[in-house]
Amino acid sequence: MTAVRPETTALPASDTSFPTGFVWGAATAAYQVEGAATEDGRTPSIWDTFSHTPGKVRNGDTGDIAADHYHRFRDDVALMKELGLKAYRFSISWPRVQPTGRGPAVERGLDFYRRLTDALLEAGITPVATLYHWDLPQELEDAGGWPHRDTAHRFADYATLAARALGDRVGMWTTLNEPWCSAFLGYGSGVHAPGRTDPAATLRAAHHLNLGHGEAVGALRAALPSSAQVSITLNLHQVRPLTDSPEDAEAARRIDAVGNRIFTGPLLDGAYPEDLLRDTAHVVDWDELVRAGDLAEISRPLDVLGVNYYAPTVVSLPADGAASTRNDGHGASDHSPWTGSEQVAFHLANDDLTAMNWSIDPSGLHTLLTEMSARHPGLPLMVTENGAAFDDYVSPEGRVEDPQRIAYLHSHLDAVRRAIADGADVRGYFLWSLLDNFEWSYGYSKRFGAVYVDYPTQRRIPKASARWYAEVIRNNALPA
Ligand code: IFM
Repeated sequence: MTAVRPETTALPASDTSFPTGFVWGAATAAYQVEGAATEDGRTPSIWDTFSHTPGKVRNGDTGDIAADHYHRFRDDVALMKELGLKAYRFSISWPRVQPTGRGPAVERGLDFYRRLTDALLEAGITPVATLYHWDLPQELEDAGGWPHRDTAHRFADYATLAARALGDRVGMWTTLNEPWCSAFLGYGSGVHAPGRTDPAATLRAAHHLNLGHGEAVGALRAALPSSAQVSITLNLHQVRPLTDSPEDAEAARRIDAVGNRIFTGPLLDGAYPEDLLRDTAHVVDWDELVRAGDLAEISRPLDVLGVNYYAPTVVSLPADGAASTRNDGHGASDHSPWTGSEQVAFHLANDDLTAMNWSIDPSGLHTLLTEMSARHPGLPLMVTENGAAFDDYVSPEGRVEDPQRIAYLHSHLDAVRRAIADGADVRGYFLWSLLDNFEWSYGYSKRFGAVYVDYPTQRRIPKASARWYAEVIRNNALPA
C-alpha cells in the first residue's frame, strides 16, 4: 500500500522547485464525473433529486452521465499516467456503496472502486479517497439529513464499510469535502442539494458534519492499517476586510467565525469559538445541540489537513445594517448562507475574474497556507483543490489553448512554493479538476478541467494547461 508521506525540506525563496516527494495530483468527485447514476445498485443521492428538480441546475443538467468516468476510468487512468500524475483524489459515492445509507455494502458498487484503485496502483498513481463529496443518499435526507444527529452515525458506519473494502489498497483517506458547502449552501442558501433554506438546520448540519467526521476518523482508524493517513478537506475562506474600519474588521471576524472557525475550532482546538456561539445564539441552542463527548470525538487527531482555495473573500459591514451586495461567489439566492451574519456584504478582490466571476488572487493561497501552518504546527497541509474555470473551446485544429488557466496555475503554484519557503508544511497539490465536469448548480456550463470533455462524444482532449502541468510535475519545479 502506498501512503502519501513525503519528506518536506525547506526551500530557498528564489528557487522554482518543490520539495523532493511533493505530491502532484488532480482531483474529481463522484457525482461530478462518474455518471452511471442507476447502475449496479446505485440509488439516488440528494444531488440526483436536486438536479432533476426543474429550475435548480442551469440548463436542467444532471449528473446522470457526467464525464462517464464509471465506464471510462481505464482510459482516464491512462491519461493520468501520460500526464505523470503521482496521485489521484476521487470521491466514493455513498449511494453506490450503501444505497439507502444503512445496512450492508453493495459489492458491485465497491467493485468499481476496487477496479479504479487497482488501475491507479498499476499505473504507479497513489489513490486518495474522499468519503463524502456531497452525495448523501436521498433516504437519509428523507429521514432528516445532516440536521439530524443520526446521519453522523450513519456516516461512520459507511466509513467502516468503505475502509474494510478498500483499506488494503488506499492509504490516504479524507472524510468530508468542504463541509461548509454541505451545511451552508445545502441547508442555508439552498443553492446546493438538498436545497433547504433553514438557518437552524444549517447550524445543526454543520455540527453533525463535524460529528460525522470525528466518528468516521474513529471508524477509519479502527478498520485501516496504522500506516493509513486520515484527513478532512476544508474550503477555508481567506477573509479580508474591505477597509481598515472597525466595522469591516467586525465583518471579517464574523465571516471567519461562520465560514472557517465553525470547523477549525472543534476539529483542531476542541471547541466552538465563543464569538460564533454569540453570533448565532438566536438561531440555535448550542447547549442542546452539542452533547457531552461530541467535542472529544470531533477533535480526534488528523494526519493531514486538506485545504481548497480558489479566491479570497472580501467583506464589509454596511452602515445601514443591510447587506447591499452578496458577491460571495457561492451562487444567487434570496437566502443568505451566512447564518447569523446575514448583514455582511461581499466584494470582489479585483476585476481579474475567472468564468465563475471569482477574483484571481494567488496571494490569498500563500496567506492561508502560512497562517494555517503557523497556527497548527505539526499538522501537514495538502492543497486538495485549486484551479479555475474559463470558457474553453476546441480550435478548428482540435486543440484547446487555455493560457489563462496556465497563468492561474503558475501563479498559485508559485504561491504554494513561496508558502513552503516561508515555513508552511505543504505536502502536495491537487489540481481541480482532472476533467471538465458537472459544476453543481452551474451544470456543464463551467469547465474546470485540465482535460477538455466533449460531452456529446465523451472524447477527452488534454488542454494546453494539462501539458504545462505535466512538465511542472516532470521537473518538480515551475518554469523559471
Ligand atoms: O467543483 C467544485 C468542487 O466540487 C468543490 N470545490 C470547488 C469546486 C469548484 O467550484
